[in-house]
Amino acid sequence: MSLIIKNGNIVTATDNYIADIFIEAETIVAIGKNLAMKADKVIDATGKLIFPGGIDPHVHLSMPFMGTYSSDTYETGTRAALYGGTTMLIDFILQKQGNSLHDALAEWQSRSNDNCVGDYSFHMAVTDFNENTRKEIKDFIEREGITSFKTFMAYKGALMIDDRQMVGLMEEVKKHGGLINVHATNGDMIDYLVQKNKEEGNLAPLYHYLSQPEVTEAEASERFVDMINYTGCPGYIVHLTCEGALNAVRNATKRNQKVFVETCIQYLLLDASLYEKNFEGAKWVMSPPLREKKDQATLWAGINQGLVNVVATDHCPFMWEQKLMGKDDFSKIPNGHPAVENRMELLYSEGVAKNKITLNKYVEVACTNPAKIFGMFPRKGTIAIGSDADIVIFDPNEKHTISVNTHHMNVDYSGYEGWELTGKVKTVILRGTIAIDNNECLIDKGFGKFIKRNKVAQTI
Ligand code: DUC
Ligand code: ZN
Ligand code: ZN
Repeated sequence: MSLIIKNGNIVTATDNYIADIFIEAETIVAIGKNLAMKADKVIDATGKLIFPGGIDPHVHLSMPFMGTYSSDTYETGTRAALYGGTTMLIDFILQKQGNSLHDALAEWQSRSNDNCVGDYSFHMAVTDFNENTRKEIKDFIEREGITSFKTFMAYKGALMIDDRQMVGLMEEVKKHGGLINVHATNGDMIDYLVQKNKEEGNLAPLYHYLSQPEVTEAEASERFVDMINYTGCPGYIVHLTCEGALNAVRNATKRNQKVFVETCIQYLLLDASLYEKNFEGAKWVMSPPLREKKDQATLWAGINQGLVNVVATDHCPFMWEQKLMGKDDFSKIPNGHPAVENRMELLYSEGVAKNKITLNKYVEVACTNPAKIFGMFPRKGTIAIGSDADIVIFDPNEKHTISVNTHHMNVDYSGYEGWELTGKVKTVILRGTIAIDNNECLIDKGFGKFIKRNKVAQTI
């Protein structure tokens, strides 16, 4: 099967030009003006933008968490991502404390194998680092193609590891060419503030926000940055939300340290005033919480300064009925919000169309940097000869409105209901096959492949 996309405006992290793209089977084999090859199918992309398939390196599908499971399955979550122009996801395996990493991998494979519509990979979350776990790291990197290890400095009593385990894990991961990603908030401080608020009868969603002040994230980010500087292990801070935490990274650059930073679309666009809506605020209960307008400004600037490298989602949806588990106690509201389908269109509309970031920067943070940092470039994350033909054809002028009534995520509300956007995903190609066209999904579960990743980048 061959495919030619004609006259599209190709945008990569560095280039912006009009050309044709010729695809054979799963791969881009030629790019040029007026290509003469005959293809089985021709797509006229005149007037459209052509992006590499989006990569969201931070999602939680069918994840057991806070007494329930996130509501998107591997099928619904990867399909919704494709509708929104994201062709590849990286999900998180969670080790159960006391069990092995390989046990957790087998459990996650039992839910994901043959169920994904789009491509995917895993980070391995280490919640119990000990002499047995240490021996498993090499195998994950060299045999399983899982080269990034998640750590939690919060969720005390469930997922959190202490600094002793953190440093030991960093040394082992560094030795084998992997990377540590971190949820960097101070778990002990948060635990104290949650208990204090509950004892004082402060039980509304607003107190979720007030129990995780900026300092809890700034302190943990600085500690993490110091630990990776000491060990020399590549490090990536997930879902960074605020000025204090970004300042810790900025300070590290003064000693020429590279720290990879991800923010999520919600921290660029939404703020903590949403927690004042009584229990409706539960829709945006996530950790870390939404912050202030000044933090949004810091994050947009951080993208342009090259300090923030990736815009992801931390997609972790829960049905409204699940959110009601915390009706009388904010600490029981499952943490997370849905966004995987909206990320690319929101970032275009609010970022590119409103002149906050350039088109090249858009591709860099949504597609290219995730591929580079997590060991998939140039197979994924760009439009180049030899790359997988993961391609988004995008109408930069079409206007549309986000709604629960039209989204494809398995969740019964939208965090962005009624938002009017400029720019829409029209066609999505995954490894040379048309996956989405005119709001219809043309591939089935099982099409999505597990992508084995290479050892990671030290810098980008
Ligand atoms: N934060 C969330 O809001 N949900 C899942 C895990 C996390 O760290
Ligand atoms: Zn997290
Ligand atoms: Zn997460």
